[in-house]
Amino acid sequence: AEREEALKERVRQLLDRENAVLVAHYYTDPVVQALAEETGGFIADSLEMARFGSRHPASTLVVAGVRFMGETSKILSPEKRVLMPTLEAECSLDLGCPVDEFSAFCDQHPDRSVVVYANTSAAVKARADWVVTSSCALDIVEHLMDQDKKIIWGPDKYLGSYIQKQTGADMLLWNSSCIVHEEFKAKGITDLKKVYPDAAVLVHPESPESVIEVADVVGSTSQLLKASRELTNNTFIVATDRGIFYKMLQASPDKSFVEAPTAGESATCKSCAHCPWMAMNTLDALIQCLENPGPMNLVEVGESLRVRSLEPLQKMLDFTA
Ligand code: CIZ
Ligand code: SF4
Repeated sequence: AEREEALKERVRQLLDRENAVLVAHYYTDPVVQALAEETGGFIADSLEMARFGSRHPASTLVVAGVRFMGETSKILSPEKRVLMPTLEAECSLDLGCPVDEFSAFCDQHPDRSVVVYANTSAAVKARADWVVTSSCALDIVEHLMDQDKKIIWGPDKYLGSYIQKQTGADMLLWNSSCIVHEEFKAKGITDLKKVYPDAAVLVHPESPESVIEVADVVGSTSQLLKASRELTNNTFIVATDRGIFYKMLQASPDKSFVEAPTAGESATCKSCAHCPWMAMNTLDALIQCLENPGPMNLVEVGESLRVRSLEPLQKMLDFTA
């Protein structure tokens, strides 16, 4: 605890020295989220992280999250220095959607609008007509349906099929998934409901269909946070990364939050309700990136790619403004 206090103090000094602001995702370690809050930074989902960063006067943004979040911040704030604790913090959705293969798939269906999730590289965004996050995906797909558009959706197949089911849109789905959310098990949740019969089940739509079926609320991180505040249940079973508990408990200290079960400590459980890449955002890594930023800390997006990827991103920002 003493070491942690010293590390936190070092981060505070460095943020100050570098005229930097810390922006953290809901899935990062509670210590990092608390530090962001306490130093005038921000905790949010990927879209709100980037929006906050672009409006903040600091000349350096420190993005505690995964690589696509750093890229999105850089796309919106080209004049700022964007640092990450490590660019090795990946995302299985981004990794599962290489731009060459995705682009070839899009080329085979030129009549379709290309809608990609924020969890993609700048290059994949540049190939898209629209970027969406889980908080606005339903509305944007409905908007496209109003214009009689058929859709290519990438990369998350579970979120894609959820939206397809909700809207009835004509969607071709890319086949990728989140290693954290795909591990939640409907059976484990219904068993846990027997222990906590009054609990509300909150599910992120990157989870498999069977898990979504047992949910009381399905939504993005910010929508699940809102539900945890507004519903009168005393207990919540939560199927998303456990990092979210920091904000849920802060808003509702008298409520109980229980992790939705995964397959357990088995060969198939690669994540157990916590993203291994989010976990790379440690205090030590934060200090390193501020003290001595190297190629694995500095987010760069070439200008022509930046301009092309900004276009579908800006459409989403305008749509949700
Ligand atoms: O699952 C993720 O990584 C999420 C929720 C990303 C985001 O958009 O904040
Ligand atoms: Fe990607 Fe899943 Fe990690 Fe989010 S939780 S960054 S979707 S691997």
